[in-house]
Order: sequence, then C-alpha cells, then structure tokens
Amino acid sequence: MNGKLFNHIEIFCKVVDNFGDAGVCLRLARELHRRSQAAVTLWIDQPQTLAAMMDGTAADAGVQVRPWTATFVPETVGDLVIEAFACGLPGAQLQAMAARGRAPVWVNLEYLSCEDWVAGCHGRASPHPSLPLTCHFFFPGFTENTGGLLREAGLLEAQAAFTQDARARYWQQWGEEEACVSVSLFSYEAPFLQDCLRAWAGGEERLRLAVPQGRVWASLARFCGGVLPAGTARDFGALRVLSLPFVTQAEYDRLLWACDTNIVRGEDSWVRAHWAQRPFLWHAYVQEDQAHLAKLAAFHDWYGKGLTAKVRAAWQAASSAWNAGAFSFAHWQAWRAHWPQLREHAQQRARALAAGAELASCLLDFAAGVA
Ligand code: TRH
Repeated sequence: MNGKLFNHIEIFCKVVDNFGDAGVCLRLARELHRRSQAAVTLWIDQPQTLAAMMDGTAADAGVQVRPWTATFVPETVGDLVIEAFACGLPGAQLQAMAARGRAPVWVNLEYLSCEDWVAGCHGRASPHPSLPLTCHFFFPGFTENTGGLLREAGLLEAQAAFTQDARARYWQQWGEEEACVSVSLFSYEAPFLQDCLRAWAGGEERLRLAVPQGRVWASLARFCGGVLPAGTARDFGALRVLSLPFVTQAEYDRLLWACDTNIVRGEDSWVRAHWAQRPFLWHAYVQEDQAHLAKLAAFHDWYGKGLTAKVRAAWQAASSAWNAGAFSFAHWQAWRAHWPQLREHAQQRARALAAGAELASCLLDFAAGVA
C-alpha cells in the first residue's frame, strides 16, 4: 500500500541514553517520509544527539526535527502519531489528539527482539483509560508476523556496489593502507579485551581495530596509554588501533562495509550489521532485570539456524562470552576460523530478511489498516 493516506506524521522520542533511540527514530522518520511523502515531524528531547548522525542531504529534507521541551505545546496534530519506545506522549498532545475531529492513528514503536512472544503482541491495541484514543503496539522483528526491520530503499544495492576499490578509498580517507584484517568495534565497555589486545599485538596477523569514539574507549585506554585522538592511529606490534570520530549514520555504514567483521551493540547498529553482511558479534544493551539475556538467547536460536554445529558453537561461544564479559583470545581464534562460513551465512540472512517485511512500509500499512 504505502499510498498517501497520511499527510503529517509525528514521532515522539525521548533519549534514554546513548544513541539508539535517536538513531532509530531518525531512520524511521526519513523512511516514512520517503515512502509516504508525508511531512514528518520528529519531536526529540535531545536534538543534539541527532546532529552528529544527520548528513543534511535530501534524505533529511522532509523531516523536521523539533525540540521536545518541558513546555511542549501541540501544534498541528499529525494524522499518524508514533510514540517511540513507550516514551509517554505529553498530556497536552493526548488532549489535542482526542479533540481532533477524527482521532489520529496512535502507534507505540517497541524495541527490537527475536523472542517468540513478540509476534503475539505485535499489533495489539490498548484503549486510553479516559480519552477516546487507542494505542497500537508495533513490534519490529526478524520473523514473519512482526513489523520487520528498517531498511531504506536501495540499501543492499549500495552495499553491493561497495567493492574492493570503494573499500580501499574508504581506508585511504583515514590515511590507512587497505591490506590487513579490519575489525570495527562499537560496543559497550569491554574491560576483558586486554588479553586479546596483547595477543593481537604479539600475533602474526596484521589487524586493524577501528574504534569510533565512545564508551568502549575506556577499556582500550589502559592498553593504548590513553585515548587516541579521533582520526589518529597507533601500532602495537601487529595490532593497529585506529581511533575514529563519531560520523554520520551513512558513514558508519561504510565503516561496517569496509571491515571484515563488526562488533556492534544496542539496536540500530545491530540491525545495520545484518545489512553489512559480515560476521559480527552483538553486545546487547544490559537491562536491569537481565532481560537482555533472554534476547541474546533468542537471537542465538534464530541466527544460528543454518550454521553447522561446529560453526555455530564457535560463534555462539564468542557471542555469549562477549556479553558475559569473559571474551578471550581463545574465543576470538575459534570464531575467526569460521569467518568464511559466517560471511556466507550473513549474506544469506540479509537476502532472506530483505525479501521480508520492511519496518516503515509495514508501519504505514498497519496504520492504514487501523485508521
Ligand atoms: O547507542 P546505542 O547503545 O543505543 C541504544 C540506547 O542505549 C538505547 O537506550 C537502548 O534502548 C538501545 O541501544 C537498545 O546503540 P545503537 O542502537 O546501535 O545506536 C547507535 C546509533 O549511532 C546508530 O543509529 C548508529 C549511530 N552511529 C553513527 O551515526 N555514527 C557513528 O560513528 C557510530 C559509531 C554510530
């Protein structure tokens, strides 16, 4: 469907921490605009979090980013209102939605998980206790009967066009020679890495560890003798640590495409790692009640399908160890040995996912269905 059913879409986003909430909402906003041509307003409590990720190209043209402050006053209420991650719409917005001749479609976008219960909850409705409004729960997902994954039009084609030359040019812009194994590292703190860093430095394989500035730098600083300024690199034996600045989302994708493997985290970089079609490890965002461990187990079950027992065991052991804070050089070696099979698997997975539902398109169809 995706026709022009909606003229104005509002998204409300509160940044809990880090970049994922903002990053997902930005992608969603762009893609909703691209697919529906609706004007999209993204209300966000920390617009500065978005600034570094946006590239100011036409993709952002149809998206208006507005600060969501404590003194929020509703403007023209959208005909589709998306509440990101149960952030709680302002009372004044709810009143304005209820006062509209025809109530807007109200969708709560949930966090991504592979767990079985997701399909059962996707699409459920919850009437507001006192206002004539109904909130609909929309769950992204990897499987059928969920809301799918964000994937902008042309993404896989762009990734496929990122050939050896583009890869070499990518590294040259950082003053780097191409010829070595490249690993991007965008995880949460990883103090357990000291053993690996020493082994990489003393190893035979030339390895480039490309690390965007962020939380994991706290764990590297001890080994590197401090945080390397963004844009600089230093060699430690066979290991070359390249410190990168925080770049736009599009540039971050190119980093993922340029690497042989990627260590990602949270929600959005996790999805992008799938589209990058390289072996990857996912550092799950730790939740208070340890709910992330169930998410991780469900991901292992889902992603592990189709891998041979040996490959799966090596990958899963590495993934579990990273998330348990116990990743060692032995995990690295066992996992590293299977990258060719894991790369093939990643390509198959991406193709299968791309044949399924795309989140923005699914959300528009879903909203049209309940309008
Ligand atoms: O930053 P994250 O850890 O974000 C989140 C938040 O913690 C959130 O509260 C939590 O709910 C969620 O994880 C599960 O990781 P994530 O989701 O990968 O978001 C990072 C975003 O930053 C993503 O959109 C990619 C983007 N990015 C850039 O644009 N440039 C960069 O250089 C890098 C490294 C990332």
